[in-house]
Amino acid sequence: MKRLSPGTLAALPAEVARPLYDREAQKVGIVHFGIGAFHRAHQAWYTDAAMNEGDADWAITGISLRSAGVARQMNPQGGLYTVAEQSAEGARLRIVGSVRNVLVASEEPDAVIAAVAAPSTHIVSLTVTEKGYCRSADGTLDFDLAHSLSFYYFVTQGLLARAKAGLGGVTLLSCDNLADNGAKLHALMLQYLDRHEPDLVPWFEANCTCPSTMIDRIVPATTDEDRAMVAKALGGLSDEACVVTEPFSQWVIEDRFAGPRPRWEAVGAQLVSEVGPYETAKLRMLNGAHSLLAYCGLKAGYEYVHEAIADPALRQLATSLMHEEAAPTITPAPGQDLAAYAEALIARFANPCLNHRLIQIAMDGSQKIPQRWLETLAESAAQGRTCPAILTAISAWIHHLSGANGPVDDPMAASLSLIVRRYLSGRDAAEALFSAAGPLSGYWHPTPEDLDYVGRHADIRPVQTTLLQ
Ligand code: CS2
Repeated sequence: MKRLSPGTLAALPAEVARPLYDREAQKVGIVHFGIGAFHRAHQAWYTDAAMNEGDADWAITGISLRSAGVARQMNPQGGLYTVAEQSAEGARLRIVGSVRNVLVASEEPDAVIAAVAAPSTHIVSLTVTEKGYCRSADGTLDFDLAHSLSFYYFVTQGLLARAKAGLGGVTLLSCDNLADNGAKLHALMLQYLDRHEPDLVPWFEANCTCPSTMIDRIVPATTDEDRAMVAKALGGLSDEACVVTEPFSQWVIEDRFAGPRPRWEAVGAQLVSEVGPYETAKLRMLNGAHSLLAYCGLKAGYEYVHEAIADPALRQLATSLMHEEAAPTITPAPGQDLAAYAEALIARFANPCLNHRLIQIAMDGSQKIPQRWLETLAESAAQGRTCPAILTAISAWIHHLSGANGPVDDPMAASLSLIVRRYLSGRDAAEALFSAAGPLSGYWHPTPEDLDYVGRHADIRPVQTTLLQ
């Protein structure tokens, strides 16, 4: 089967949208770490749209830190790939042309550093997931994790080369689901620089910025069925790098750039002075409800988000989490309607055409739960409210940690599983997980009533040990 590539673009069916600009003529303006499905359906898609509108020189060099898989998918296609937006109304396809190439950092470290250091590069963006920031339990940089194959190393070496060459700085743009992602990235970068390149700190502070962003689009992992559907719609061309997503997308960006940037606001992004209320609402409502549906849905025997949200009891829990527990902890920005947001989220979760696996969302719970649930719990407690939906979700997470849904995929799996195995009651496991010495200490202090509630709903099965090895 022929592959999608610059040479086969002309053979595509007329209804498939494609880049309107001269791809070869564009300089690389963005280096992006973590070029997975999410980036391809979100920031690269916005950047492609901005270039369709006439913006120039914002081609993207994608970096994969370890895996060569994405490079094998994208480089033979000259960086081209399809974004398929799926809903009950059908699929809408667009070929995105903003990605120039993909570098695998473990194979070509010097090329990655050179890309960051190139004069045309103005933005270094990141979707490395929550765990990619290499934070220890207290939120500071874990220097053992932030070793020579982390983005910290490549960004630092690239910035060092820029400073030596007398070039300007860059904007470091975190597009991950962390509260205050820009401020966090800034603080962690400084810790890394302080240890490894202290002389660069004043240059970094004077020449680089780390704006915060709120990024939103549901992008399930691409499956073989998705690739077959796309190949059919492309008139028989195969696309190994395609992504399937929902029609909705949102990107709110703090307008604090160190240098030039694409005119993303011309293609739907919101450039604002304060991202906080959007980011908090997204993390606590969308992601909070997502994680609830993941653990409670798996416990109830479901595989996909659209199945879980169709269950009246789970839908009620997700609705309560958003309306009654998370929303009251958020001070909305002018014009931000949290009730309408929650309703829209329920409809997005119910999209029957997106096969979004609950187990994909259940991954890395230890990295996600603090900003999704624990901040809501802590703020609600301070305001004198309890959060039964989130407590139910915590009990389902403990059930998940017991191995009930298969091996636990989480950077802290070993210590979490050990705790759950050691305590045979859900109440005691919860107490240990959130205690001062526990792996999730410091965010929320459960009351005895909270622990009783979790204990009543938790269901730990002590015979799971083989799954946990
Ligand atoms: C999900 C997110 O996998 C997960 O943890 O909750 O990836 C979610 O789909 C996105 O943040 C939506 O913008």
